[in-house]
Formats: sequence, C-alpha cells, structure tokens
Amino acid sequence: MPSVDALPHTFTFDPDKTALLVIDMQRDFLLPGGFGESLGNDFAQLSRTIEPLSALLTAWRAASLPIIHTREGHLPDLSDCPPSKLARGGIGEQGAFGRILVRGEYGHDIVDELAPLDGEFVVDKPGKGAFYATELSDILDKLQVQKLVVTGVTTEVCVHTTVREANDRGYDCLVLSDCVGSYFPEFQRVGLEMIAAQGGIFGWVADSPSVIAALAASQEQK
Ligand code: TIU
Repeated sequence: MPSVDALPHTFTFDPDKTALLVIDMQRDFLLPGGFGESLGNDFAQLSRTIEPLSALLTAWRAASLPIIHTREGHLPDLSDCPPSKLARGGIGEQGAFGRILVRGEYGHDIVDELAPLDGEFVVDKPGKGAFYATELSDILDKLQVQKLVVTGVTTEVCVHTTVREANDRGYDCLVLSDCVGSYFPEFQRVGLEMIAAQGGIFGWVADSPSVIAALAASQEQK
C-alpha cells in the first residue's frame, strides 16, 4: 500500500479508497484582477499552487483515481447566499471576470491549467466547507472513499473548513502543503501546523512530490 512521509507521521492509503479533492481553484481567487486581489490580497500567494497541482492531477489521472473539484459560488439570483455573507460585500457584484462568485460567470470557473476533465466531479458549494448543501457526501459514499488528499485554496478558509468536517465525518485527510495556498504567509504556515498538531488532530500534512512518488511506486508493483 502506498505510504507518504507526512506530519505527524506516515500516511498510508489504499488508492482504490482515496479521492483527490481540489478546492476552489477558481479565477476569482487566483487571477490578478479577480475578487481575491480586489479585496487587497496578494494573488501570487495562491497562484504558486497551480504548477504542483497540475503535476499532481497528471499523476492522479494516470492512476485513474477519482478527482473531485469544488467551486464556491451562488445562483444568479443569490437565493442560496445567506444575508450575512451578502452583507459583507462582493458576492454578486460586477467584477473583472463577471459577477463575483456567481455560477456561470467566467471568474467563478476553474483556472484553465486545472480544468476538470470528463468523468471528474465538479461540486458547486455555497459555503466555505465542501459538505454544506452539496452532494459531496453522496459522491464519496458511492465511490466508497475513506481517505482524501486535499488541495486548493485558501488554506485557512475553505480547505480548513472542509478538512475539519471531513475528519468529523470519518475521512482521513492528507493536506498537501505545496498545493494549498493562503493570501497570508503566516496563515499558511500556522494553518498547516494546526492540522498536524496534537498527533494529527484533524489530519496529516505532506507535499505533492511525495504523493506522486508513492503513486508511481504502487503503479510499478501492479
Ligand atoms: N475558497 C475560499 O477559501 N474562499 C474564500 O473566500 N477564501 C478567502 O480566503 N477569502
């Protein structure tokens, strides 16, 4: 069984029971001029994840393992956006790439480099967590998945919310440090530390080359 050097200790996974989760790699968060930058954030802190994530997707696809992409966003009439979220501004307003975080708009979709392929799941979520008001739980049940390799943005917001809930739901989560990003370097560092602290309180942390190597080794043994 593939095993990965991770914090706080080795992460072992059965590829047939493991899915790759790619959280919110959307233009509105990652591109210059997008929602993220309009909030005063440094988008480059996120865009550095695209290259390693692209390599990981290539390896994951070569192994024919399940891939689930998520997108944060709302219906055009914003009826699925809680008033409290709407009141904080941005959502639904006109941005550089269309209405911000509205489904169907250019900015809401995933960056070209990581575009989902046919057969991959795309889960639209109105919240920060990927389970709230989505079909993610049903997808994982059908796939008989027990472990998740988690990537995407941002580390301390949508990645954390999702991993914390996945952990409560009984999934072991491996978060890849080079494939998750925060606009704030300090939050990135501490966000990763929080996951693996206290003996892996809600997950494991490793990097993508370690996972790619483990996958390649397991393919060779087949
Ligand atoms: N996907 C996600 O993390 N949504 C956010 O709004 N993150 C921020 O850090 N703003």
